[in-house]
Amino acid sequence: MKMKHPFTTSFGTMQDKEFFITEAIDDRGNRGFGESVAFTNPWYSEETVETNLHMMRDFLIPILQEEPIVHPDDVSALFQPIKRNNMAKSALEGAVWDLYAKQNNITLAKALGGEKKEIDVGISIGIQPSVEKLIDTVGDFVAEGYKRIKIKIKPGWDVDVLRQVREKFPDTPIMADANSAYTLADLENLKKLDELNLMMIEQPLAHDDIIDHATLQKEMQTPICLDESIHSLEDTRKAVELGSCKIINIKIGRVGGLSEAKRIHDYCRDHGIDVWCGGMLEAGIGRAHNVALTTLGGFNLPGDTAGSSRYWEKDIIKPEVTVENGLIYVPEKPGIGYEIDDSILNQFKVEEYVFDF
Ligand code: OSB
Ligand code: MG
Repeated sequence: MKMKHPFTTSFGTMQDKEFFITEAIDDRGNRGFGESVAFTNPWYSEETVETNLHMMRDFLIPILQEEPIVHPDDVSALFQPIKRNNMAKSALEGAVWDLYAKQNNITLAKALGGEKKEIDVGISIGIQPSVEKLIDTVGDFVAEGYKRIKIKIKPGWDVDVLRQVREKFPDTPIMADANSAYTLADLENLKKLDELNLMMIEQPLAHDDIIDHATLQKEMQTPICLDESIHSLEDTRKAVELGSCKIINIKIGRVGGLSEAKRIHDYCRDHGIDVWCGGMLEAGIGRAHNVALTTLGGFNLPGDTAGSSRYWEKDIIKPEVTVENGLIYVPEKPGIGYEIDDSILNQFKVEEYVFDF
């Protein structure tokens, strides 16, 4: 699927998105859907669309073919012997969660224990060709009602740019996401962000680091939020115990699925760590999973789940995800709550793999 606009982060630019949609079908005709959030290139994390195919086909699906699943939590338990490859695991587990909710005639949100009827959302803005363009874009999304604005930064596009945005939008909740573009050698520059009253800075340092982030958090007032560094509840516990962050961005794919996402949520809620749901430029199915997860009470900050039309001319679900005044109203139909538009899905489909159970 081609995105309406290219999206640029410190690691590169994305526009043509290829990804797996997973479908779990039972003998009564219920259809559960998942979406892999792995990208074509291993720039955000080591996983790619191609590694997902290898992992799903050669390791993960054979495991599921061996053992009956009673509850969706069983999936991540069965996958436990396979190291990492969390996005591949999550794509399969997500379809099982949706199927389970549909079999029980409840929403995925309810199956997860979520209670919110509507969720607060913000928006993530990529690196722009000019500061003027960025300020215009921020203005558009503020006018649309998004509850917080996230601005992508990188060395050379950071303090000075954010200062100009802050001057134009003195009261808007603003945060920055560096996607691991800095090191502690940038400490003095990063400390200048403290003057800008940012909600947080997301993943300033290396994608696999929690030690230097703890050092940085001691030197900065602005809360640090970890994204890339957190792959599990264990990573979360260690980061929190070290003081590496005050906030966690939970992405279902990055942590291996909804069961682990929920465990991280519960831990953060019990330890006073703020939590929000991150995004991976998902199409409708992944977006719907994010909406369902965000209904859990511990998601106390606006997430990155913007409306479908921010990304796509035509999404693969109906209705599409819409945002009104920074809110998404959680659908009430069983499972993910949105219908799959099979004709659109088929238009985008380039390959299909079928496995019997
Ligand atoms: O770091 O959160 C990130 C997009 C692609 C890869 C990584 C990230 C992002 C975003 C956009 O920030 C989130 C979205 O709008 O889905
Ligand atoms: Mg991020």
